[in-house]
Amino acid sequence: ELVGLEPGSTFHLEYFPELPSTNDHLRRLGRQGAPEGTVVVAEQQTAGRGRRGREWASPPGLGLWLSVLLRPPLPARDAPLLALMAAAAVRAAAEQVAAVDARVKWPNDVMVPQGKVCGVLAELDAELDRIRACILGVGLNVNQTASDFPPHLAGKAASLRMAAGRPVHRAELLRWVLRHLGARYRQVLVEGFEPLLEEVRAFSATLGRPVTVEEADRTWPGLAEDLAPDGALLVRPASGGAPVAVYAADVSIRPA
Ligand code: BT5
Repeated sequence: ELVGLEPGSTFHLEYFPELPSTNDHLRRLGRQGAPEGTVVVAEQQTAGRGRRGREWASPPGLGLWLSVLLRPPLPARDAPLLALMAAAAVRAAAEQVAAVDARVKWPNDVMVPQGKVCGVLAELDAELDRIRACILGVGLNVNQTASDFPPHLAGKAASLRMAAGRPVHRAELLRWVLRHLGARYRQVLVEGFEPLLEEVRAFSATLGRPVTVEEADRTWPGLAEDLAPDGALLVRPASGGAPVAVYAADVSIRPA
């Protein structure tokens, strides 16, 4: 069901019934010289990963678990912007295929009202700050019902089906995720990241909201005000003072 991009597509798909992690597999292919546009899709992952070694639930039949290899002529510090690019592409595909109003939650999630529907894991092979390969891993919950999620994700994880009120065709969704990703990637290479940042601002779950910022060494409340040109989240601390640029952190949205 999952294979079959249209002819002329710039993506080359490799489909696997099962992998530990599509990111790990594609990173190996990348080291062996696989070209930009190589996509690895797995029907299920046995060791799907989030950031910082966290687990990503990847059961068979219900989601899209995929990784895309890019070789952008960009510095390694642009990696967070590439993760936002993938989240923006997923948001657009969700709207297009399932008429779901999804939002991008900084730094790497896509949300629907019921919870987190997608997470992006951007990993780099870089040399002297030049990206040699960027592996964009996308985990997108498609046809789960609430009871399909493990208990610890209850109330946190959601699927497009839960948001749309009907099942969603995974192959069609995959096509649109890749189309929207390709379009944004071409735009980034020609025009830079500003149009993408405008899109993410327009469809953000985070901006204008009270948030809790969890950094490695401290946790603090503030107001998410804007995205910086480098992809940082600008948060005005509740304790006062100028907005702070937040880079590597978890951000939770607090009820207003
Ligand atoms: C992410 O990490 O959100 C990035 C997830 C990337 C998964 C894709 S699947 C294809 C590719 N291959 C991989 O091995 N990974 C990528 P993070 O922001 O750290 O969020 C992880 C947290 O999300 C977990 O600790 C859980 O709380 C929650 N979670 C786990 N599985 C989930 C799911 N299926 N849906 C929603 N939330 C989930």
